[in-house]
Amino acid sequence: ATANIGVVGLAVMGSNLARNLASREGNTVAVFNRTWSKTETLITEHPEAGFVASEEIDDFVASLQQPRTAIIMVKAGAGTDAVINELADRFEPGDIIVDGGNALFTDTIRREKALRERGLNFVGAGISGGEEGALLGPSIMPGGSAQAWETLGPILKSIAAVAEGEPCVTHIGTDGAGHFVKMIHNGIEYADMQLIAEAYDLIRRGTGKSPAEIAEVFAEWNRGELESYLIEITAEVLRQVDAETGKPLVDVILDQAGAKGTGAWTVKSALDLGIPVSGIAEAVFARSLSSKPAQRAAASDLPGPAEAWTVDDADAFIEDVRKALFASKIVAYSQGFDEIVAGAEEYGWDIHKGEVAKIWRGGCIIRAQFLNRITDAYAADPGLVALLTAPYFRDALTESQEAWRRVVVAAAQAGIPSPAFSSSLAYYDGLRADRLPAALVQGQRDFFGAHTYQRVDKDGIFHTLWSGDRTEIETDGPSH
Ligand code: NBP
Repeated sequence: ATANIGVVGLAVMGSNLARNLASREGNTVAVFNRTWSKTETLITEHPEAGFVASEEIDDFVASLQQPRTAIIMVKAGAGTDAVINELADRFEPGDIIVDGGNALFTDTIRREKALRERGLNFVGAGISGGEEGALLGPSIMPGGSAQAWETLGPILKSIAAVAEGEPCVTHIGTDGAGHFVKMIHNGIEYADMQLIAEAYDLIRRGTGKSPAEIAEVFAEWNRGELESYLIEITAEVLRQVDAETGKPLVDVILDQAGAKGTGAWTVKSALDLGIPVSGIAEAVFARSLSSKPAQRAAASDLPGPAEAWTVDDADAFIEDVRKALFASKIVAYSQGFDEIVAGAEEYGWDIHKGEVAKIWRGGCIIRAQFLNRITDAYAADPGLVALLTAPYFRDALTESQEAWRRVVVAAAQAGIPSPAFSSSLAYYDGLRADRLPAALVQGQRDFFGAHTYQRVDKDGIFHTLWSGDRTEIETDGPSH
């Protein structure tokens, strides 16, 4: 046994992660893939990595020093279960199996429990940053036991991205906590991308600027409080010219957005937990809507606004859109962290929100300056009930909200869809409202289903005898 770490699954992510591991001092990396040709390609192309390659899984397991530690990077789902079982049958108590794929956190909870019962450590680790991140330094969100983290921590710290001198990895919590937080990361990523897309669309249609000109707007924004990887790459995409047609690339890309499902997971889980992640949900739905060509064609002759829309002062409008984007982004993160809090409570995880924001500052897709403000907010008040009410965000929203309203009004009047901007604003207004029409909903529920209600002026649970003389009675029945 010569290797201190192994990687199973040598498609793009696994190969890059294996190379990243091999490039760090002190690591000898064993590699294995179901199909040998992929392993062969990797070791031939990267002799410098000094990989210990095996054609058979038995040899791979034998090449690992104890406690054996192997990271699985295979397609999430059945492939992951297959590989886990093959390793588990050969591993011994104390050994560590890490799933670095995009597993659903409930699968991770199930797998961890099953392997724990066999004396094995199972760590579901969310890894963000795509191919480049895997090679140069991703943001890593490991769950699993504290015992496994002791062995694994130093290895993961050595390959993670570094932000402001700190590695972008921390032990998130037990069993599925890491994959849960990775899921939320992806949900926020969906919202962030949709908000940027809406900003681009409004600026383009409101001011008539070309994609290349709008690229300059984003490049400028990237020097301010919106500074982030997604804003940076948006400018790059908008600048790109299609070699074949000479048109902006964005104009020749089919406008139907794909999805691999992690955004939908975030929303499904939020629905189960009762957390309103409306900005994230709108972002997921916006992709679904875009990918319905038959419905879009059928609806394409439905009427829009009678009057054409023009913006009088382009610079002022662009600044309004910037503020609307920042405010909506604060809402998306606030909602995402609400879901983390609710998930931690439901599944019994001790998740440090400030640490989560810290490890997202580098390596991952939503990396941004802004995340420091989230860390600061939770450091100042660990019991913060809503991120958007922390002083920095409160000030930003105060500063932005009028512009945000102007943008949402303009979009509605112009007939330009801005689901994430407008739902985020509705969320903001919903949270800050003195009174919500939920009171009427409670009245309706009591009317048709005797679901009862509570009163603002005294304790107790009440029901109005709607089909009788409509007097109110106090009940000991269920509230809500
Ligand atoms: P894929 O998700 O395309 O998976 C391909 C790998 O899975 C190959 O090594 C393949 O082996 C192996 N595999 C499959 Br499929 N079924 C198997 C089975 N039954 N038994 C053993 N091996 C099996 O690879 P990827 O794009 O590198 O992603 C790996 C993981 O990382 C995924 O869970 C993905 O969601 C996650 N992830 C990807 C990214 C990204 O940017 N791509 C980012 C973050 C996380 P073979 O060669 O024998 O077919």
